[in-house]
Amino acid sequence: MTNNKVLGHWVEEVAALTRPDQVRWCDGSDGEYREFIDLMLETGDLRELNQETHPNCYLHRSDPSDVARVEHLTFVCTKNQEDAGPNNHWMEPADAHALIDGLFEGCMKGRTMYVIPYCMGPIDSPYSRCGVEITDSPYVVANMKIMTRMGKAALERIEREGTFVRGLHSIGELDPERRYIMHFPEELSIKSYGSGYGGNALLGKKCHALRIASYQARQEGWLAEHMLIVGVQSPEGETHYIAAAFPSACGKTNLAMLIPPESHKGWKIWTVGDDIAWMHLREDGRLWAINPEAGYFGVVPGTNADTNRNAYEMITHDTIFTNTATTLDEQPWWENKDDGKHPTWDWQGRPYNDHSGPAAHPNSRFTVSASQNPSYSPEAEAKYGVPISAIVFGGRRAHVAPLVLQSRGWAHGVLVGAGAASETTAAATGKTGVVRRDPMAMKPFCGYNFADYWSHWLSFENKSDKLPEIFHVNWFRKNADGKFLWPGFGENLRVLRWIIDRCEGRVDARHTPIGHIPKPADLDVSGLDIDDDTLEQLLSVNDIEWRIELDEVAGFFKEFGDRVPKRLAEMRLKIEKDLTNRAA
Ligand code: GTP
Ligand code: SPV
Ligand code: MN
Repeated sequence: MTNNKVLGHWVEEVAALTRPDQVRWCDGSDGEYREFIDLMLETGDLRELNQETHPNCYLHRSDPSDVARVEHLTFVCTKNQEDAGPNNHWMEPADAHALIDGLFEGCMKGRTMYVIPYCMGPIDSPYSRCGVEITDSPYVVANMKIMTRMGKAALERIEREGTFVRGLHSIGELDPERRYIMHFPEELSIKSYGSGYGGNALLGKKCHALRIASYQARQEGWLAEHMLIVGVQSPEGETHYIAAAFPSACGKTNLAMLIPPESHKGWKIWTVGDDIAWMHLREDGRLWAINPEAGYFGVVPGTNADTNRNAYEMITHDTIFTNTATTLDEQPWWENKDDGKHPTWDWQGRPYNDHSGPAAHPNSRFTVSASQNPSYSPEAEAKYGVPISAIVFGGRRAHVAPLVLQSRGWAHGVLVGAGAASETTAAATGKTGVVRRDPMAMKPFCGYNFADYWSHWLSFENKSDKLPEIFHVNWFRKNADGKFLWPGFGENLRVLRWIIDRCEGRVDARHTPIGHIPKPADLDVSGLDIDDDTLEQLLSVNDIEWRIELDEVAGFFKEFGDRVPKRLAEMRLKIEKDLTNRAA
């Protein structure tokens, strides 16, 4: 219950539409979480995993047709279609409400309606924003408890401030034909029907903290981004914070909790966030970032003691697994877990055999509190966040993109981000491995026209001379045999070191038309099994490939017409000319 009239009225209105058997206001307590877990164990929504090896770990098997974000069913409903831009599916707001309200009508009969007040960001931070999600899924409530600051304190803040983002969610019939994720940025509201999975259903995450927040951030002069935030501490005790945007399933969680390799004694990594950053320019001229989330909804496959020991260990207790396989003794199992065990049941609970594809779903996930991460930074609770030294864009590119490059200043960095592309992954439904433009890793998440978004990014240039340096990385370049050229994971620290050295003006670079690239001797590869030729391949810029790349960027920009900032178009053209002249 609440003393906020607007909230109280909205909850009544939703109950009248959806007609639940009961309405339950969630207080976010541990006792309440336990109660929901027990309820789901009873209904079969959760299965208990081996409590000796994995205390308080549970497995949720989602509907097999509901295993990832559904970009083709995700809409941004602004009054003018142009404001949503070609990067979003659009529907006229009144039509969208009518369509989805028709689905919501009576959908909670026989169910309990849960009211979840939550806060994105530290509860006392001026940069944090609150929301209320109404849902009929106890699984969503349990996940929101881990992923956000949920319950009493959030409700108090809402009552104090009087503002909140409204999110209405129902799993409906889990019918892909009756599934929509609708955003109304002008109304600060979200309506999601027919999916119980991840970003479709945990509305604080992509729907609020990215699509709605990016829209608000533009109006208010800040940035809401699909970025991890990591602190890199040198043996001398100097810490730099880096914010990095890679598309879904392209390495944010892994980089955010990287373990320095044996060769890097004395280095320490601090995780502030693994998926979303809200960044504000402060009076000191620096860009400061907070992580609006309180937990991780991370990709399970590939997580093992070598690739990501921090994650591997933190998910041995108090974790909700979604769509992993299981062993005979009910331990969670996934591809490349490398624990010597074998799956007995696949992610759908069917007997597993080697011919039935991966045992765990490629987009199977863990939900875990950030406080369980051994490298969790105390600064993640800081009111104003952490000051960012470098912004890193990235993607999964078998070819073309070098291991790392630095832009020539902020505006060129915006072009590097705007032109970025990556191979699609299992984090969204649809074909995987297809190269597509994914500007700033925000293709699925920008709540307004990309052209306006790039203008907004450019607008920071004149506001400060202490903005972060901007880089681009690619851990996924492959050789002719299809093998990764770079070892990745912990060894990525070597690239972060070069990035920091560049920020501090401590190292020179090779200047190319597309940006500054490390001189091979400046990238520390000591102890790695990398010969000169491989390093040369990793750092190579092929002029012909890049002319094609820039041509594709031009084609992409064209979709946005005159709204594309002239500055970006001109810079792109200049680089293309420089590449051509270099060849001549
Ligand atoms: P979302 O949660 O979907 O936003 O994904 P993310 O960007 O956090 O990706 P995550 O760190 O979970 O990594 C996704 C997949 O890429 C996992 O299977 C990882 O094992 C793999 N991966 C991460 N970092 C590297 C790397 O440096 N090299 C290679 N080869 N694979 C990596
Ligand atoms: C992503 O796809 O980028 C995720 C997972 O972080 S989800 O919450 O499903 O969007
Ligand atoms: Mn993500």
